[in-house]
Amino acid sequence: MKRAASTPEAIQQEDRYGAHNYHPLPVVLTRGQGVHLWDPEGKRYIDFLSAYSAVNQGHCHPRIISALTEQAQRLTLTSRAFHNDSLGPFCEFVSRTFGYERVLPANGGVEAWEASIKLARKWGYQKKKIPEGRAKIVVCVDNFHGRTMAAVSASTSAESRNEYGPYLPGFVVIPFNDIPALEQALRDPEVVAFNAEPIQGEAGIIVPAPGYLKQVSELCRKAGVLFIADEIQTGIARTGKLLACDHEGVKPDILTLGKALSGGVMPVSAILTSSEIMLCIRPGEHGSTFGGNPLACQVAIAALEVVRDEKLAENSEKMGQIFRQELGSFQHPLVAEVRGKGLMNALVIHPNGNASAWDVCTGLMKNGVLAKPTRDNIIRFTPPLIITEEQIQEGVAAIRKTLGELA
Ligand code: IF1
Repeated sequence: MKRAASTPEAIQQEDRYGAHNYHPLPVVLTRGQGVHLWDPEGKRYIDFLSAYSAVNQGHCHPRIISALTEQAQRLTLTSRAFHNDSLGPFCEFVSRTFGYERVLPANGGVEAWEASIKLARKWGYQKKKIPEGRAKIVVCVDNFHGRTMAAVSASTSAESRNEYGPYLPGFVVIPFNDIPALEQALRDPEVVAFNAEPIQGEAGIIVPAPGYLKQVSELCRKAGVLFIADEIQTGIARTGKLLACDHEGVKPDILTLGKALSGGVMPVSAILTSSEIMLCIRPGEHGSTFGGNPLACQVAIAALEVVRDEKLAENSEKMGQIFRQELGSFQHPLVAEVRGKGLMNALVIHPNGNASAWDVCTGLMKNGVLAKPTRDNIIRFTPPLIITEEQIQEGVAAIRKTLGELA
C-alpha cells in the first residue's frame, strides 16, 4: 500500500482502521524540512509543535539523516548480547556533553523515565538500606512522564489513569513548586527520590518560581534522597539552555532525556547518572532489545552535534525572548497570559471568552501554523530551535490574524 492520496482519504483510513486514542487536528502531513511541513495538497505550514519538542533540530536535518542512512546501510541492531562499535562512542559523547559519569540507553521517553524509577529503588535498597518493598518516590501533582503502568500510577490526571488500575504503589504526590510540601515529604525515611519535570509540560508549561530547582536539589542532598529530573521535554536546548536545570546551575542525581536526543528521527532515550548510582543495576537486571542499537547511537550523536554546532540553546533563548515579547504585547480579550522559557511557551486563552484553545489552533492551521492545545485553554508554542527571527515573526503574524478573526 502506498501513501494516502489526499487529506480526507488519509483521515478516513486512519479513523477506520486505527485505534482511537488521539484527537488530532484535521491536518495530514506528508513532508517536512526545517521548520516547515506540507500536506498532500501542497499547503505549507510552520511547525509550532515540533512533535512535542522531539524535532528541536528541525525536520529531516541533513546531518542527522545522513548519519541515519549511512549507519542504516552498515549495521542497525546487534542486541546487547554482543558489543557494537557505536554504543561506546554514544555513551562517551552523551556523558561528556551533559557532564555525567554513565549513561543507560533506552528507546522511548517513558522507557527511560521508568528505568530511572527502577534505578532509584535499587539505589534505595542497596545504599540507603530501605527495607525491601518499602521504597517511596515523591512525584508532583499534574506530572507527565508517559503512558506505562508506572507512569500512569504516578499520574494525577483522570484522563491518563482511569480504568487502568490496579496501580503500582510507592508514589507519594505533592504539589509542584511547593518547597514546604517537599520538606515535609522528605521527612519520611523510606523516600528514595524526588522526581519532577523542571518545567511541567503537559500541565500547561508551568514554570516554577526562580530558585525552586536549586532549593529542591539542596533539600534532596541534605535528606540523602535522589533528585530525578525528567528533561525528556525540557532538555536539549528547548528552554534556552542545554538543560532546563542549567538555568539554576543545578545538577540532578539522575537525568532522563528523550525526544530531541534523536532529532525526532527515531525513538532514542537515555538516563544519565553517577557510577555510584548506575552500577546498582548489575548485568541481567535491566535491558531492552533495541536500547543502545548502533543506528540509534549514530543518530543521537549527530543530533547532539547539531545542537552544539548550530548553537541551538542560544537561538532558543534569543527567539524565545522575541516571541514572548511579541505575544505579550497583544491586546486581545482572548489572551489571558503568555509564559515560558526559551522556545517552550504557552498562550493561555481566557476560559470564558468566545473561543477555545481548540478553535484558535484550528484557525491557526488554516493560517499556516501548526500548534496544539494542552488542557482546555492553553496553547503550547514550541517551534524547532533552528527557527529564524523572520519565521518567528511569520508565526506571530498568523497568531495575530487568527485571534483577530475570532474576536
Ligand atoms: C503523548 C504532553 C508533550 C514527557 C515527559 C516523559 C514523556 C513525555 C516530560 C514520555 C512525553 C508527550 C507524549 C505525548 C504527548 C506528550 C507531551 F502533551 F503530554 F505534554 F511532549 F508535550 N516525560 N510527552 O513530556 O515520553 O514515551 O512519549 O517518548 O501523546 O503521550 P515518550
